[in-house]
Amino acid sequence: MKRILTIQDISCFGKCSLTVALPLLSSMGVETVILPTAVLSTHTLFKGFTCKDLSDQLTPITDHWKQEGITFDAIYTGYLGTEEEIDTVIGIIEAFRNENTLVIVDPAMGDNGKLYPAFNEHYARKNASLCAIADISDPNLTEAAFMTGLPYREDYSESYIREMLLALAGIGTKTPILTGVSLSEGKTGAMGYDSENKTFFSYQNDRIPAAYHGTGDIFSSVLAGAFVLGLGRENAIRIAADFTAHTIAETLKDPADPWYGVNFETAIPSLLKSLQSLREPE
Ligand code: PXL
Repeated sequence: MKRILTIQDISCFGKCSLTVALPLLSSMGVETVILPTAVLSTHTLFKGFTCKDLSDQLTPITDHWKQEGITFDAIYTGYLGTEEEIDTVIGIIEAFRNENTLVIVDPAMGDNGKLYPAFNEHYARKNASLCAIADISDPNLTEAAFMTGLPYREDYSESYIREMLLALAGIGTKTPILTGVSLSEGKTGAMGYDSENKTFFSYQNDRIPAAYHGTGDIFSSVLAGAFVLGLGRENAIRIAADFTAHTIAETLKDPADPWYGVNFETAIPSLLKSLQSLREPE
């Protein structure tokens, strides 16, 4: 069984970060080791959230794993709290990485042209230094713009997306993947760049006209699972984009209850079906 380490916070309520990554990766058949960076009552878009920082636990926990000889096929990082924490996480990646370890970084820090309340531009540049050591990173356009210094645009052409991907590869990520990319009217999905083969790749599905918090974490978790299972980049973005779209569709079935995340739970059977068909093509 493949083993992944995921490093991000626990937002107790709110369907994001570890409460999404753990069930999704486990259901994909990947042993999921967690390193919680903080425990919050809710994610940071709620007013008055509590936060217990666990930064001082990260090194003792990972030192213990080292003593026990624990290894990982992949390390996947999500929302992190502070610049110091990013430095600690870079150290952990360096300590556990070997030539076969896949490092997947979701520099979760903003959306819709704005950083989340806890962050500033300095933090965004620090996140770029984490993306620099990643095999795969999957920022949205907001995060990519803050990391590369390129302007954030809502109206764009494919050439803007290509320019952004080349800039992300310039930072150091081997395979940057931009999420929330619409390449034609009524469509949305992801586009990536493989800097080793110098090739672009993309996947688009129908845009569902609704936006929910936490979908970035859902996309990243499935993407990380697909990569560690060896599905390949084209299949990885496809299964992640299709599943994310399915979770939004599931949520729209329940209009009384939509504002704190998507109903990814009831979509899990479809994820397992897609996974099975990709692993055992007919
Ligand atoms: O979904 C990203 C995320 C994760 N963790 C925390 C957050 C957010 C986004 O707001 O606040 C604590």
